[in-house]
Amino acid sequence: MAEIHIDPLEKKWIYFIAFFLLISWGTILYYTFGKGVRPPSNVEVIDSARLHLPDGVGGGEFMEKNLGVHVDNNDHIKVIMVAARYGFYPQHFTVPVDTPITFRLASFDVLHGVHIPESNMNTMIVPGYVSEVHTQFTKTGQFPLICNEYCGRSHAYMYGMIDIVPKAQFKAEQSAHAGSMASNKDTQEQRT
Ligand SMILES: [Cu+2]
Repeated sequence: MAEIHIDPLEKKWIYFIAFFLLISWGTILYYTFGKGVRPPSNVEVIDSARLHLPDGVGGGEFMEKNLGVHVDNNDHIKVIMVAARYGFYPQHFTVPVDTPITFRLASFDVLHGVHIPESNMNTMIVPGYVSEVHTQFTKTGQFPLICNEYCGRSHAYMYGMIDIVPKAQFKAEQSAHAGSMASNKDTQEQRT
């Protein structure tokens, strides 16, 4: 059998391309299965203009008084947020580390994005849709929420803050809060 002649330079390029493909696929596989980075798959159509109304989206899910961190009886955590030019609301909130968290985000106006560094939290917030992200933070500390979709002149100043605290500290703060609000029937905890 005649040997196929491959030019040495051509050979180098074959190896280079093969190496490059392996690195690319390896990176994708590592982040997909190792780090849990994948595109959000929730499709939920809403009327953005009715976000703030009691009879609006999800029976008033995104009304101002419902925004924030909700803990249900099974200790599941849900964070309801609105993105609007130029901020995230609530602007500063606290969640526990190593706990499954569901974020539900909606935009009041234009396209926004949200990214929390050192986590897999990264999604677009498209007007007319609810962006739902399931995540779990593995590091405590204070991190910014950064808008990563250009949304207007003050886009660069659009941010929020998240405090990721140890579970015990979160529980203590929750019960202290519940205690101080016990006389007020309008607490978020009772609403969920
Ligand atoms: Cu922006």
